[in-house]
Amino acid sequence: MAAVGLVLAVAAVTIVLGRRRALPPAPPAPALPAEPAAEAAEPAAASEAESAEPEVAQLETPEPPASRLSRLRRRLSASNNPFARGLLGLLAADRLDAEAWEDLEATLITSDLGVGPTDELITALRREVAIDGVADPAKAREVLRAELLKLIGTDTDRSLRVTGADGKPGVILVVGVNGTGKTTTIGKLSRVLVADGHTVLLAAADTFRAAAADQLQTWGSRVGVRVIRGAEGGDPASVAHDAVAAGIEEGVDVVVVDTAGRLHTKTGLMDELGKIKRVIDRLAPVTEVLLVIDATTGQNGLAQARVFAEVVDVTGIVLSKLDGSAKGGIVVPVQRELGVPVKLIGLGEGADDLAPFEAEGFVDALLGES
Ligand SMILES: Nc1nc2c(ncn2[C@@H]2O[C@H](COP(=O)(O)OP(=O)(O)O)[C@@H](O)[C@H]2O)c(=O)[nH]1
Ligand SMILES: [Mg+2]
Repeated sequence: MAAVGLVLAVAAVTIVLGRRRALPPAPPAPALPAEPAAEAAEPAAASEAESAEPEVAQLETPEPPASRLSRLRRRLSASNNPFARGLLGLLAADRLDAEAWEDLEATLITSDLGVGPTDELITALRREVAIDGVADPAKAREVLRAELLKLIGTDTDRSLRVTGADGKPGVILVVGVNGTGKTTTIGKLSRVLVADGHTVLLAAADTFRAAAADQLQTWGSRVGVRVIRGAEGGDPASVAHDAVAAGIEEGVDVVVVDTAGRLHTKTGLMDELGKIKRVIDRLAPVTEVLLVIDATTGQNGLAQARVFAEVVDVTGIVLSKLDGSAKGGIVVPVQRELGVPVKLIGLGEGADDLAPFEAEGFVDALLGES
């Protein structure tokens, strides 16, 4: 298994290297701007990528996606996650009296699970577990696991549509509020795609700040992925157009388009994203629209995300920043209210801290099961 992964990863890098030789050289990456730390993508690696021999010599081999959730599961565990803590508190109680149920309810609601799903979960748990008022921890865990899986959904299609039809590239449009983690996610996603053996081109259609394109370029150069960029303040749709046109001409598998997340007005957003999407669709249909939501922003973030879901047809959610102080309960209302599956989760600022979302792995991580 590991050997196959290694062979695939090596093959992927070889393909990328092969393609790069055929392409005109990318412009040298400009020095990192003096942005606040929050905006910079991994300065240490950035300076590495920009040193004398850029690109080819220092290409990194990204981690195969399949092993990621198990590596990152500790970041979802009870010590970090109030949602997991509340659930495990229930399992640890030796008597489930009225007070214990109330405590659990309060914890679940403050863990962003939302009122409706909390009610459903508690009703189901009470029915299954608390018939005689005494908790059997093993039974409680089993019921909890089953009920959580039901809330999250185990038969949902969470695959990314990365390939296009008629020999054209797949196009992934990434949208979301400023600061949610779009550019970082695209950087990490391009590594997932490279690890899976795809050739990738990135479009820096967040032309609002030059720093955004630099940030993307830093990510791309680490894995030999080229970035198409325009002038600062230029038309984002024309950058998207140029990137997809280049992707078609060069025969790459996937073009990933970064966008600005300015929530000035709903009509402004609709105009901008609508235009980007129309321009791309004329060349090669957009195959996936990923909405990035910062898991630490809870219901607020969800409300903002709803605006994006109203202006573009979102096909998948990326829940970023589920490490640290995030409350994993948000997965349930996000899917329910937007009617779109969570496809990827961000579990840190590291280059490979993005994992395909998968209900069983997620629930087992929350409940501390291996
Ligand atoms: N802890 C953590 N930080 C993240 C994650 N994803 C993104 N970030 C950080 O969030 C900040 C904003 O990210 P950025 O990609 O620039 O957001 P954008 O404005 O939507 O493009 C950066 O400091 C990122 O390092 C994650 O999964 N976990
Ligand atoms: Mg950005």
